[in-house]
Amino acid sequence: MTDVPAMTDLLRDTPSNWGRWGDDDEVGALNHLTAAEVLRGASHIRSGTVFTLQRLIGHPEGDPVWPGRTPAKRTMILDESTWDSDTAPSFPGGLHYADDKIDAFLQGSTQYDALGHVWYDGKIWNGYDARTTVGGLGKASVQPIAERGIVGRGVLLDMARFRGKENLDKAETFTHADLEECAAKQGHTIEPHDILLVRTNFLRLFYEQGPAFYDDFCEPGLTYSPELVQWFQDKEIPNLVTDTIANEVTIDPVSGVALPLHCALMRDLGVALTEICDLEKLAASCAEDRQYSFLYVAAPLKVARATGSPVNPVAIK
Ligand code: UVW
Repeated sequence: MTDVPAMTDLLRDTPSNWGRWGDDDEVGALNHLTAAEVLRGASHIRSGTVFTLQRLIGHPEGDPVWPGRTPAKRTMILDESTWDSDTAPSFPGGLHYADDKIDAFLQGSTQYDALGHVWYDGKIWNGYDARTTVGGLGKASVQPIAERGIVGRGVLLDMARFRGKENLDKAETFTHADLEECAAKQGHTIEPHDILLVRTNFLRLFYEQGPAFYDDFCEPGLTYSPELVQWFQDKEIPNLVTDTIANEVTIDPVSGVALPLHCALMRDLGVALTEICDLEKLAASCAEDRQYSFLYVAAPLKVARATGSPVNPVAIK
């Protein structure tokens, strides 16, 4: 087996946006999403059709999560059985109500990653010391991303349909050139500042296979190359949104490094990553009317010092 290089060596010559938006920046490439980009996105609304892109939390067949995380657990605290008991609280007039709580990884469903979620070489996004993550992210948490919101032109890149498959296979890779080709076949181009929504339909296998889905776990996705990172930089892509758990092929097949694009795109360029989306209804609609661009809107939850946040992004065509 060949030696796996350190992330520092693999990414030595790739570009960086540290300092580009100031020494105190915490939202990175989302700075590209100006008011003009909101209007550009809105100009792609044609019919007013709304698509919500979050996966259900509490699916009867379970919820897909990164290995080592557990799916969200919802617990009923108050329901009609509680009110029937002797210890039930009582309110004048006979009010009853239901309450529940959720115990969840903030990265355990459709989610925005905070820019400080991953790092190497002791530094997170913008050069902040990685020790700022201890006890909660003191810098580049999800909160600043949630405070600004994410609105712009979204484009769907339906890689599964482009490759003539129901879903991409385990460890199947594609590049920025494939994304460009996919867009061309769909009848459009990828423009600067576009929010990229990439469909693999890989999580179909999670619901079909159950626990066997995690055997030799390696998701399909974009694969690292210096050219790909430069392409994201040149196009000034603010946000990569996918329907996989981790947005990129799990293990880079060339170097053997795990999740190098998390580091090259998010830690170095400040590109926001959005994972575990459900793009199926949107993709079916795009295939039917050939309109692959839309207004994309997402508002992650404002959780102080958090590494990520659940979100229900919306595409409006
Ligand atoms: C990791 O980076 C490990 O997880 P995620 O795919 O949630 O970003």
